[in-house]
Amino acid sequence: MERYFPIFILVQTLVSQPSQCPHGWIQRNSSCYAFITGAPDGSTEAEIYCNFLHSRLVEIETVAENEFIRIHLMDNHLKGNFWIGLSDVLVEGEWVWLSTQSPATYTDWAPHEPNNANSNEKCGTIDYNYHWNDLRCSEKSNFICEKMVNEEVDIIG
Ligand code: MMA
Ligand code: CA
Repeated sequence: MERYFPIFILVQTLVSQPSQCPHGWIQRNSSCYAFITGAPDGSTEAEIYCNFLHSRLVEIETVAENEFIRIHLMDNHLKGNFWIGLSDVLVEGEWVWLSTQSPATYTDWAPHEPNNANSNEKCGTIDYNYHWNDLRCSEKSNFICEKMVNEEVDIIG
């Protein structure tokens, strides 16, 4: 083993990039993600919490990004609802990402969702089945924050 050690170090240096995200965040491409289970809260508070961390509720634009998040939740046995940055509070049935107000083109709704139960579900989650569900915005849930790598400046306003 010993005589291969320099090669091992070389290969490891070539294949591994140090994470560009702060401690506790998980990097994928140019984004950092935080999976927050210690402070379940309503969707608005969750968004503010992400803002405190110089980030925002996660916005999922592609199947690859969605799979990354699903796999992370499953691998780490993270259960329950997780707020994402998706809402139809302005126009019922028009689901937009919070930071841009752009319509969600890619979606991963669970079967029969979004159902706007009790005409009162205007915030998006990833639910315990790891697909999306609309939920009452005041429900206490876990949440996922996202920021760009090296994004430490103010993103509000
Ligand atoms: C059910 C289903 C969902 C709804 C929640 C509200 C458990 O799932 O009707 O669509 O959002 O209840 O708790
Ligand atoms: Ca629902």
